[in-house]
Amino acid sequence: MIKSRICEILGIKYPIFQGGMAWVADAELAAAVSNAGGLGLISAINAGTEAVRNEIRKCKTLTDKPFGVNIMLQAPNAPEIAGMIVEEGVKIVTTGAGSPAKYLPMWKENGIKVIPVIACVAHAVKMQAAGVDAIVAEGAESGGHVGELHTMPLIPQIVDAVDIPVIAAGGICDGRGAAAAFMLGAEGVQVGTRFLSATECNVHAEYKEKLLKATDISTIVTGKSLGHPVRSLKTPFSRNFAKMENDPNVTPEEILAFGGGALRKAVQEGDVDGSYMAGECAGMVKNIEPAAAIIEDIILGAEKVMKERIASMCQ
Ligand code: TUI
Repeated sequence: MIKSRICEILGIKYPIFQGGMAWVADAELAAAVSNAGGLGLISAINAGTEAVRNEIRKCKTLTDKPFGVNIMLQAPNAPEIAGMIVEEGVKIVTTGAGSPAKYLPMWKENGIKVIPVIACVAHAVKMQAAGVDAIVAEGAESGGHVGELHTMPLIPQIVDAVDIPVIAAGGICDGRGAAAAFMLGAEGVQVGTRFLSATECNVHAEYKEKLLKATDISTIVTGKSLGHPVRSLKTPFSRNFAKMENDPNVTPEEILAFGGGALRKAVQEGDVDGSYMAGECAGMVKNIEPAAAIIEDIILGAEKVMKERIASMCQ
C-alpha cells in the first residue's frame, strides 16, 4: 500500500490530490475524489463567494471524508473567501498564484492545514519558514496558470530545500507519472487534467470531447506577454490569442478583453471562444470513468511499475 506523511497529516487514504481547477472543481468532483480515498478540492474560482460557500456545504452532505478548498490568491474576492472558509469549518486549504502569508495566523488559529502551490525553490523555502503544513510543487506541464520550471528538475530541487512534505503536480496522469514523482522525493501527487474526464466532473460535454481527442502536441501556453502564462488546448481561439500577443499593433488591454471570461465559457458553455485549460498529459486521457477508478488506476499502477522496474533493473 502506498502511504506517506501527507496521509497522516490530512487523514486521507491515498496521497493523491485532485487539482483545484478554476470553475471546474465543484462539490460533486471533490466529494467523489475524497470518497475514493484521495483529497478532493473545491475551487474558490466560481460564481462568487456565496456560490463557493454552497459548494462547501454540498460537499459535506456528499462525503464524511476530508476535503479542501483551493484559493487563487489573485482573485478579487480572495480575502472574503479566506474568512468564509473559516466560518464554514473547512479544515484544508491549498492556495495558488501568490503567498498566503497574511491569512496564515487566522487559518492556523482555526486548525486549518495550509498547503500553498508554488513553482520555484525560493517560494517553497519562504512558505516553510512561514509555517505551512506541506507544499504542492507545480511544474509547467500542468494546465492553467503555469510557472517556468518543469516537474522533473523542480521536484528534486524543492525536496532538497524543505523538510515538509512535497506534493508533485504537473504532467502526472497515471501510475507511471506518480511513481516517477515518488522517486524524485515527492510524498504525494496532484492530478488535474485526468480528473477533467471523471464521470463526476461537471464540465460541458464539449470540454470532455476536446480532451479525449487531444494528442501529445495539443496544448499551447498563451498569456506570457501579460505576465499570466496559461496552458490550454490548442483551438482556433487559443491560436488567435497567441497571434494577438505577437502582434505589436494589439495592446495588452485588447488581448485581455478578448480573453476575459474564457475559462468559464469553456467549462459551462463549451463555447468556441472558450479557454480549455489542460495539461501536457491531455493526450494520455482516453476514457470517461468514475473518479474512484482513476484513483485506483494511479495507485495500483504506481505500485506495479515500481515493483516491476526494481525487479527488472536493480540487479
Ligand atoms: O494557480 C494555479 N493555476 C491556475 S489559477 C487559474 S485561474 C485563471 N483564470 C483565468 C486566467 C488565468 C488564471 C488557472 N490555473 N496554479 C498554482 C500556481 N501558483 N502555480 C504557480 C503559482 C505561484 C506563482 C507565484 C505561487 C506563488 C507565487 O508567488 C508567491 C509569492 O511569494 O508571491
